Amino acid sequence: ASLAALLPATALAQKKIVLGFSQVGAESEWRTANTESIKASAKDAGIELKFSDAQQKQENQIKAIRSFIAQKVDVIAFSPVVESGWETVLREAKAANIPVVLTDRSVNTKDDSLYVTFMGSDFVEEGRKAGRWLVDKMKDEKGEVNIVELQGTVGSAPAIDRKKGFEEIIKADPKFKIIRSQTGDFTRAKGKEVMEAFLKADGKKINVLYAHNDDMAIGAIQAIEEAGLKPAKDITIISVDAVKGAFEAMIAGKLNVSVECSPLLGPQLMSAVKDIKAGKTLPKRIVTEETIFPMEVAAKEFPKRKY
Ligand code: GYE
Repeated sequence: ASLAALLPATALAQKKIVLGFSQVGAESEWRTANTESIKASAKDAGIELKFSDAQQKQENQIKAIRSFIAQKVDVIAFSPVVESGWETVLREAKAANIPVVLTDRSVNTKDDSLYVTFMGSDFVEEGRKAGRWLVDKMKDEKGEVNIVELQGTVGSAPAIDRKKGFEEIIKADPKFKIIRSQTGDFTRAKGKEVMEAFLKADGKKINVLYAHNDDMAIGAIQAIEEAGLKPAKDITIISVDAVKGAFEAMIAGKLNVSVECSPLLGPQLMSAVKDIKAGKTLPKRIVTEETIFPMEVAAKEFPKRKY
């Protein structure tokens, strides 16, 4: 007889792998797609998911991780809202012998024994892609190119790295100037609010907007239109993620380009969880492959988009 037939149903149910996942929040279209991917793939993989939303607060993530430790889950995964301040709680997980997987965003700890693997995008490279696109687009421009930047959440890996990669490329030519740079916290509402302030201060001087995600760009597009300017024409707009909302904006002629950042990390995470439980060794870093979508290809690509 099979093992299943011999065991009472409760014993079998206990065999399910339990994964505790602490999510950043629900700040953007990207994040919503990421949450859906994780929930759906846990279900498909037969993994019991304990999901917790931190509403973009590190203290809530730390609380959630401690509660996963207390519940003795098999694996903990989380997307750290900011890079620093995780050592203590990660040591607690290690002491409890619970493996930790980082998804999407990384931590800046020196001790990489505190997590098994980090899976997600190369945010510096995304920033470089945005920069290279701009340098190419403005190659014949003789005058100054005044750029305003909407940064992501302060202290988060994507905000730090997307800024770094972009600056690394544009600094090769002094005509590129970042005249204002402020956080819009990765949300539409904040993106709009900060862009309004930029426009009030600098108005027609602004040639380019670089937004660290699509949601902030979409909020800013509203502000630009309300100021009587034409997005993607009067102001060139570059953003990151390539979510559906960005494709709609590109098709409408209001966004010039979006650098791809895939939120569909669920299937990869579930297979990592299974591998860990099976005692397999995982690479320390699993990088997502990505491209860039200028508005010219948006209509053709849109039907293929999964998020
Ligand atoms: O770009 C942004 C989200 O960490 C890659 O977080 C993620 C970023 C994404 O809020 O839209």
